[in-house]
Amino acid sequence: MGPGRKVDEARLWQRHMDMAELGRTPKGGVRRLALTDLDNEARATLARWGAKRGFKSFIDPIGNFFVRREGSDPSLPPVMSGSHTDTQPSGGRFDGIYGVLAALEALEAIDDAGIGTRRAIEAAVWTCEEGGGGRWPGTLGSSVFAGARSLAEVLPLADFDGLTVGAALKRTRAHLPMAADRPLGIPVHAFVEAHIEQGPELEARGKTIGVVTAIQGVRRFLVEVVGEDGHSGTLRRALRRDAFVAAAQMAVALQTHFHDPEDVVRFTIGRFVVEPNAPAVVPGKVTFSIDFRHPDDAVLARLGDGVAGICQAHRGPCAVQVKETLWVKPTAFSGLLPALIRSAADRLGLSSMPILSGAGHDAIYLARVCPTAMIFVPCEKGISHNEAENATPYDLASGARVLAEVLAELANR
Ligand code: HGY
Ligand code: MN
Ligand code: MN
Repeated sequence: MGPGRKVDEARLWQRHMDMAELGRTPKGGVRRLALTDLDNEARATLARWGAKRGFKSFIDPIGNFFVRREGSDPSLPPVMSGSHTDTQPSGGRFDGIYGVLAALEALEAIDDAGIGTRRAIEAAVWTCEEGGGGRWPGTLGSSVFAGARSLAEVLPLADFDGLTVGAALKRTRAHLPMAADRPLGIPVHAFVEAHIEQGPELEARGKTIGVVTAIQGVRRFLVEVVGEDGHSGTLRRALRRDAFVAAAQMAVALQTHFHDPEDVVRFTIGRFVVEPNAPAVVPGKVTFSIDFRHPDDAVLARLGDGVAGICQAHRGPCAVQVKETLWVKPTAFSGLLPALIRSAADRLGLSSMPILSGAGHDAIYLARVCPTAMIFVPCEKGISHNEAENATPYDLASGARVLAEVLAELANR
């Protein structure tokens, strides 16, 4: 019997409920921001669960965390699986943590199946995938692991309260005495990430497993509009340099620019900060974010290149600065790993379909350093980045069954 059948649905579900207590919100969601004590405690909990099986824990200089099941040849690069423990500020109980818990569950199922592997298999936690609610860049740990960002550029990054990544990591390190240090970017044989789809396709088509074909590309901008604070009762409109009015006009013009009748473009202004944000003051400054995604890099280039001109054209009497903060091209998954996922699903009698990922994941960066693939499972109505995010024990366990089969196979290649 393959390891997939040793996956314990009840154990996996209960672990999700246990982890959901770390940052549970009154509405039943989870607020577990990156590198906070709650996020650190999630790693410590994972380490404790792994230690019960004799799995050792490791941590690297950017706080990426690994729980390792040894193989017969420790000199071989391990197979890894995992995701993130941090959430959006009003996140759900499954985004990220499912990939971490499915990886641990797969290690335990392989153990329960008495399967020895040549290569070690590790459950990985990548630091700060969600960006801490805009405090720091997202996919921080995986991008540093893959060498796409350097420690030197990342450690000094301060959040809204002035806390730097470096200072937060010191606290994380102290919270995890059980973990041994390991250098950055060790060689990895292969990486598979399990994740809820965060979209409606699998549920709508009645499929249990999504074999991810690609992750769409993303471009992110930060727009700063500067006018002049003024008295809302005395300052005439003709003399105002109202940063809100200018920013609002930019936002409407950008919505028009990015409007796509085929509804493939994903354009979002998710953060809009008005300063000084007082009812009797004409706003002198507005800062807003742009998150633009598309599966075709040529479209990302064409539409994204229009952002600065549109903002300048609508600045009125204000000044505007547009800073591009990210451009990640689409990431394709092909070859052996998706094929192994498909055949494992077939072997287990689980329905599957190929699927594009609208959301970004740590797999984007692991794909730059080793063969990588993703397994999706359905979530209710595709709702995510929302406290109502939900999934079923059966679907979560099904994804973990496929994952266990694939990891065991890869670890003996
Ligand atoms: O933004 C994303 O796509 C990821 O869920 N953080
Ligand atoms: Mn997310
Ligand atoms: Mn995620």
